[in-house]
Amino acid sequence: MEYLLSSQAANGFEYVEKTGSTNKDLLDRASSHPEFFVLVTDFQTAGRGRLDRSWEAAPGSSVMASILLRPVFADPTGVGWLSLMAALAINQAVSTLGVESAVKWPNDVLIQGKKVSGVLAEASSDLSTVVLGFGINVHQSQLELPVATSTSLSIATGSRVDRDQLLANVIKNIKALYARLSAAAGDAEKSGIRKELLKVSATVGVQVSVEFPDGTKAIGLATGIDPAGRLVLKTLSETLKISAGDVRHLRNG
Ligand code: BT5
Repeated sequence: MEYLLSSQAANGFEYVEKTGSTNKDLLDRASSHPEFFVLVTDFQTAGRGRLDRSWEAAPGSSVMASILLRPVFADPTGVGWLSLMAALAINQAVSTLGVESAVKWPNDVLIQGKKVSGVLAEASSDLSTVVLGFGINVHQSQLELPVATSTSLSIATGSRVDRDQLLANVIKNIKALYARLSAAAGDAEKSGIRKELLKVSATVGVQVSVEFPDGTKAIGLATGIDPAGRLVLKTLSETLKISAGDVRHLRNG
């Protein structure tokens, strides 16, 4: 696959036909690459999701890529925004295709409630490097998708989307949002990114069930995303600020 536009948008670029996980590869090789180096593949044999889950896509069906960042933010909450920022960038790229999409906290892009894209941010052990990985379903039919709650751009648009153009747009959008976040020293509020995210949030204003990494659950109304990127959940008894968890949308509040 040719990625001419994407390679022009990145600062260093590599395409491999097949690999285990682009996130793993880029984390392993981070020290030899510049910021905004992009690794993309047509097929992953061990694609990673969050919490040891997997990302599955048939060869050539989607965009699976990782971008290398070296954030230096005075505001410690800035790094926590990178995954939301990438989801926002993907959401913007999907919008340019004329499809209405929304960001589900913390890392998904949805079209009509179905997942078209997921983001996985991983950091090196010394936290100097962050790899932003994302999968975007492009050519799959409903039968080719791994779960019924997922969709692809081909299903949503009814036409063939150019993966190179799409990836180039995502890279450009991430660069622009990251420049704004960096200029605001990592402060998502000052950069305007929090406000932009709230406008396209599929989660805020919705009754949700949240499962925490330890398996416990909470149900309530998602009322906002705070300046630290946490989901604000109003339950019957308290208001929680959630930094990690899996959200299920129940109904509009
Ligand atoms: C994610 O995790 O959504 C993050 C996915 C990140 C994948 C990219 S691909 C390039 C880079 N290299 C990697 O190794 N990973 C990144 P999470 O929120 O945990 O969602 C995972 C869940 O989404 C799975 O358990 C499935 O239920 C579902 N899923 C798997 N493949 C999917 C797909 N193609 N489309 C929609 N949903 C999928």
